[in-house]
Amino acid sequence: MATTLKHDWQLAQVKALFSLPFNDLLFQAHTIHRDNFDPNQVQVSSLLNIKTGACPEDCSYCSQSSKYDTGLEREKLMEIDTVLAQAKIAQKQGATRFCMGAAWRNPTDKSLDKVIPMIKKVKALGMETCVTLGMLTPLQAANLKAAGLDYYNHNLDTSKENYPNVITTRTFEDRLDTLEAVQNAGINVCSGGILGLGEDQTDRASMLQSLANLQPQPQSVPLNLLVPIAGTPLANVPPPSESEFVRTIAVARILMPKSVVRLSAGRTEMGEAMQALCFFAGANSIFYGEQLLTTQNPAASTDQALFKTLGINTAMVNA
Ligand code: SAM
Ligand code: DTB
Ligand code: SF4
Repeated sequence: MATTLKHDWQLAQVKALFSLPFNDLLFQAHTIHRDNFDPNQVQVSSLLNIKTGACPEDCSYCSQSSKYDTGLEREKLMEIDTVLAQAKIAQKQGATRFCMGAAWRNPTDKSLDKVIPMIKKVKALGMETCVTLGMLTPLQAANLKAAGLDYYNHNLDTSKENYPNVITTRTFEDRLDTLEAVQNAGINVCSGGILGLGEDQTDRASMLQSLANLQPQPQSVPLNLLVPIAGTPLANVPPPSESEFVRTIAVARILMPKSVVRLSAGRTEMGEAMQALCFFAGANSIFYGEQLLTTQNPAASTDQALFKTLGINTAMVNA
């Protein structure tokens, strides 16, 4: 069955999906998932923080913001050989994409010149490449495209209504501008958000509406459960319920039927049944390997056991 993509989702329509009985929502999402993907295939990406801490932004969830005392030690941009060694380990463990993150508001042209050879070398290993470096100018995006970059991660993180409650040093519009620069350069967009920032269901619906109404829709949509960081303003916010997290994945799958939806940060807090439900609802990608950026992720061996139990293959998944 051919799926047509819709880019004029109204908030009321998205909220109506959230309000469906859980089983009806999951059945609809899983049906759409099956129409567009092999339901037993999950893409695996590994992450590396190539520049740690001392970020001038005030994102109230982040361990790397200079505005909060999180006890994180700052580190300057990593040497290319260290990056490459980590990429090789990730590849050996079975990752097909390598994502490099930097705690920057935006890269300077000088720092971008140091990241570009990293992208080229990782790509030469035969891995897909992704970087997340903050805001980009159109020219910087074009330079990343010329370097062969496959994906740029830049999350909307929360709804435009909730954005000023979470981040004050930039606007939701700034985020959209960078996404536009990345799209115009012809790089695949990876954009999603975080659940558990004190947002309500309307915010979650509004964030997914903004993502789904992008043209084209993001090829990759990471949905993170907040990893609470001591010292940040959101350290003690209660998490959404498990069913609400699964609902959000299911609505993302319905709104963006051809996007790869990633069950991202927060999996150390999720058991086997919860993750299985997320895959059923339409998640078909994870972060893989012991470390996210500054926090822990399940061990690769734990995830391999999970995949075996669930009969999941980890070949490349294309949006
Ligand atoms: N500085 C760049 C930026 O913010 O775009 C790139 C790195 S930043 C750490 C990448 C993403 O990590 C954020 O957009 C956010 O979605 C996610 N993130 C950061 N801290 C998190 C946390 N404590 N829990 C879950 N996700 C988090
Ligand atoms: C995304 O959506 N999640 C990743 C990646 N994109 C860059 C980051 C998760 C960070 C979790 C907290 C940490 O490790 O610092
Ligand atoms: Fe900086 Fe990114 Fe963390 Fe915000 S999320 S403080 S921009 S590293």
